[in-house]
Amino acid sequence: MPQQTYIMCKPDAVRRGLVGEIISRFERKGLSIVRAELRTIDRDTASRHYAEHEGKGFFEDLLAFITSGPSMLMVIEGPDDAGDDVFAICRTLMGSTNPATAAPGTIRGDYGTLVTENLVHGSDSTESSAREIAIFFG
Ligand code: IDP
Ligand code: MG
Repeated sequence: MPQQTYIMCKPDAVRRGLVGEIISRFERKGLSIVRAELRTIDRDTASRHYAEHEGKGFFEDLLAFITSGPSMLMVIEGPDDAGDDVFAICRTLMGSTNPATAAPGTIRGDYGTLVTENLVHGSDSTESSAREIAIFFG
């Protein structure tokens, strides 16, 4: 069975009308969308999702932003043979966390400027993808 990963177009991407553009990039790369839902995340769910960042200076800003409007929540699969590489494949397409230094050609590098409003989330491991898919689609 292909490895699944949790990908989310954040509220800035929805507000700016970039969901189609972002999804196209994952599709053209050879990945498949297997679940999708437009949903405004509540504060409790956002806190669980970002639990690893609790206590950091940007945590409150991150929660306020991520709950500020609808996000496009998705489960994406790689091809069978890609296995755990699906996380690197997606995160390479996304670009590094801060759009200020994300490479051109990546989603964050092409469309972002601010580290909070960086358009897209992607799981970084099998453990985080299982946890995140359970939080949002469990
Ligand atoms: P990632 O989204 O690339 O995996 P993480 O380090 O897991 O990056 O951080 C989660 C989210 O928290 C980032 O996507 C970004 O929106 C926000 N964030 C991370 N570091 C900072 C920071 O130093 N200042 C403000 N926001 C940050
Ligand atoms: Mg992360």
